[in-house]
Amino acid sequence: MAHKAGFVNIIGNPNVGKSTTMNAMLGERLSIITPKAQTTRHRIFGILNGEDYQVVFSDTPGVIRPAYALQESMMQFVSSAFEDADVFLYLVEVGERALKDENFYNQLKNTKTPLLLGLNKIDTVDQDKLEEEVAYWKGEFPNAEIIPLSALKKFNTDHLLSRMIALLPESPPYFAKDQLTDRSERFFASEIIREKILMNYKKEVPYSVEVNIDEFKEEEDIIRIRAVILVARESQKGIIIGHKGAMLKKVGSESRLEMEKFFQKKVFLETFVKVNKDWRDDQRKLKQFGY
Ligand SMILES: Nc1nc2c(ncn2[C@@H]2O[C@H](COP(=O)(O)OP(=O)(O)OP(=O)(O)O)[C@@H](O)[C@H]2O)c(=O)[nH]1
Ligand SMILES: [Mg+2]
Repeated sequence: MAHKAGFVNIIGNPNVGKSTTMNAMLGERLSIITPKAQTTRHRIFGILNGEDYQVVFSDTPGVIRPAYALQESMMQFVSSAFEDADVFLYLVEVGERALKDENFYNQLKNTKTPLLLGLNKIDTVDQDKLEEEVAYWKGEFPNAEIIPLSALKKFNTDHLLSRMIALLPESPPYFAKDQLTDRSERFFASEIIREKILMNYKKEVPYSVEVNIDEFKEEEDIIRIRAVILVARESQKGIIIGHKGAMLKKVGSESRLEMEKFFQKKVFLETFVKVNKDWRDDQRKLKQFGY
């Protein structure tokens, strides 16, 4: 059989389960997942390799109307995912309606690229509600194939994957067939810390944080990691550290445990907090941080 390969780009509103869906397809916890919107800030490739196929998934940030420069960069990543898709997975969760950007929404509606519309989180509704939802999305996207699923419970995810593979063009692989992602170990180390920060702090604080990995040294039986947590304001530094350093200690130990699972190796993690004033609106800094 001829080899198939291509880009399946996942687009959707914040928090609908894009990262959960990509991870379910890969069988790996590659992208970070939290109950909060705007967890994903980058476009991240997750590569699924089979004997005669290679699916290059793109996890992307949830679509929002940007309010500051960081969010504008995030929407640039979404925009780039419109340019090279072989298949779109437009992911919605039950009960929601249009994409939070009219322009992106219209692009999906008018696309000539094969479009799968994943109706996610169906574990939260009954059959009547589900039928109502399917009917609504059929009306909105007559050309899409509607696939109800639960990424969390891995319900119908096999079917979704088989439809994606079926829609891929014949092509040699784009990446080495043992490659899982385009991102570095450093990147995932910083993402894991960001996930724990999203989980542990309220309101605007996690959205003002960037994590830089200053050192990532892999030794025979341990990885030594030095991470710098950057905040946008002096007042946020104290919040991150917490009373007598308790919060930072908690984030550090949760991150370390998660890293040990991810890297399958013992991890020694040091964390520091620094103020990098208003980095979210500073183009030069954003560039340095990979946005
Ligand atoms: N009940 C239920 N929850 C789900 C399902 N899929 C994802 N979730 C939850 O929805 C929340 C958001 O999941 P993510 O995968 O981070 O969503 P996302 O679309 O990547 O979010 P952003 O990166 O912020 O745009 C998490 O709490 C998930 O556990 C599902 O099928 N059912
Ligand atoms: Mg995400």
